[in-house]
Amino acid sequence: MFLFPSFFLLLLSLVTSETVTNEEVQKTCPVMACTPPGMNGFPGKDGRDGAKGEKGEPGQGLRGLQGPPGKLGPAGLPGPPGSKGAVGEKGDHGICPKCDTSIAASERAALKAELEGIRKLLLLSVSKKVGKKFFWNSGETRNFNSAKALCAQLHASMATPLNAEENEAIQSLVKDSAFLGMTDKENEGQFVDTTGRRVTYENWNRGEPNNAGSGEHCVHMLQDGTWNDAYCSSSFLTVCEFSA
Ligand SMILES: [Ca+2]
Ligand SMILES: [Ca+2]
Repeated sequence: MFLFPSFFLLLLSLVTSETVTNEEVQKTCPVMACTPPGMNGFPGKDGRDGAKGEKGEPGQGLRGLQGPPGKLGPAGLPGPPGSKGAVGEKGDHGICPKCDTSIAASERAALKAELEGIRKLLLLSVSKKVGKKFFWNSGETRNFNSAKALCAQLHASMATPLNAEENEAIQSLVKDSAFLGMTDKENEGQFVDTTGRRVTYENWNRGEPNNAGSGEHCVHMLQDGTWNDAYCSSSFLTVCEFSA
């Protein structure tokens, strides 16, 4: 029973205190400000775009990934040749399993013998053999140098008789004058053969060699087999001699 009066007193003090407080508020706040707040309205329309701003500083973006390789370009012009390299070491002797040098040598020897036989047969048919020489008459006239060259092309030399037998053999081959392989153009009166060896056998015609006109430095055989010195530029038959 004694709790009821206390609760009543407490309630009374709260009401009184709230009443005083509301009156004090009414005395201190403006009328508009004290109205209860309304609800928020809808958002307004967007305003107009503002003036364009000044250009900003360039940014520094992140470096992108490397792209794929491009297409192959056209071939360039050839470059200048490089410098010559050093000489290499000498290589070993090659091996030829199919080569038999002994057989090749024997074949070469057989061929050489066969060719020599053919050569002699031909010389016998067209030339005159005396001792170890074949004399061959070309049948054409040439000056001394040309006759010498023709014999050299045939691996022979100009006819140069070393004795009476060879001289007669040459005479029997020709029906006219023919050059002999001897001259004194290096030393007047000193006749040598085409290799420079001194002539030991002679068969001069009477009064020869006379070096007529101081220009007769070559020798030709007359039809009678005797010799005369004459100009080297003259043309006589060409007779070559081959070894037997
Ligand atoms: Ca002379
Ligand atoms: Ca003469």
